[in-house]
Amino acid sequence: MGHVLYSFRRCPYAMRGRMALMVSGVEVELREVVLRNKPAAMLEASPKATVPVLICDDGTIVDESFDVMLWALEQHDPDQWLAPLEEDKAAMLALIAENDGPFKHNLDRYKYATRYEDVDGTEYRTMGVAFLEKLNDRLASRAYLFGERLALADFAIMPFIRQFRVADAAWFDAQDWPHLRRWLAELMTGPLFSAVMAKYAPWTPEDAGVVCSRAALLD
Ligand SMILES: N[C@@H](CCC(=O)N[C@@H](CS)C(=O)NCC(=O)O)C(=O)O
Repeated sequence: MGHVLYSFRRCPYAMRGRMALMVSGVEVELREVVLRNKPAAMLEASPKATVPVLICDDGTIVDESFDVMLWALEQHDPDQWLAPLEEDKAAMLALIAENDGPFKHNLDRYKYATRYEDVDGTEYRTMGVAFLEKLNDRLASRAYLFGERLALADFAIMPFIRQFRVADAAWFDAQDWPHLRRWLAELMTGPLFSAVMAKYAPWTPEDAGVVCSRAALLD
């Protein structure tokens, strides 16, 4: 059996895992998951029960989306995502950590305020803005977060900025972040994101899953 990826189309973590796998050229069998009815084989491989989960053909289990990205790029990195034109991999990891930590914390409390007790969503929106302004500032003088070429940080962070926007697109689009908006629009309409957002029926153990490879980018 080849590599298997348990994924959920709308999960931002799964999105970034799928993008790195696709760009790397590593072929996976994608199994679309219904979150309230996760396949037993996925839970057996990763009891923490979050997507994405990658089961490599040698049995290695990678169940953190960022590790899925790194695993894929360590196999092949044809677009040089790990070697940005400006700064270095460590600087990208630091910005991604800020996204995955404090920014995501604020994003959840903004977008899903009703799921938390005593949370005023707009307060968390305001706290999230600091990171968005930082990205907008970076993008004022370069096309992408780490220079004139797309790199790991762009794709690791983009699904979360998209999610922040979706919470109130009219508000987001009214902010003075022209560079961030330009970057987000380009990535969201680009071939890679479009390819990994293809819709698949949920996988069942009777199915073979869907083969996902870089070939989808050429369609
Ligand atoms: N730190 C994990 C987080 C993954 C995560 O939280 N995924 C969500 C979906 S977006 C999930 O699977 N939640 C479990 C559930 O909703 O049952 C990663 O980076 O892979």
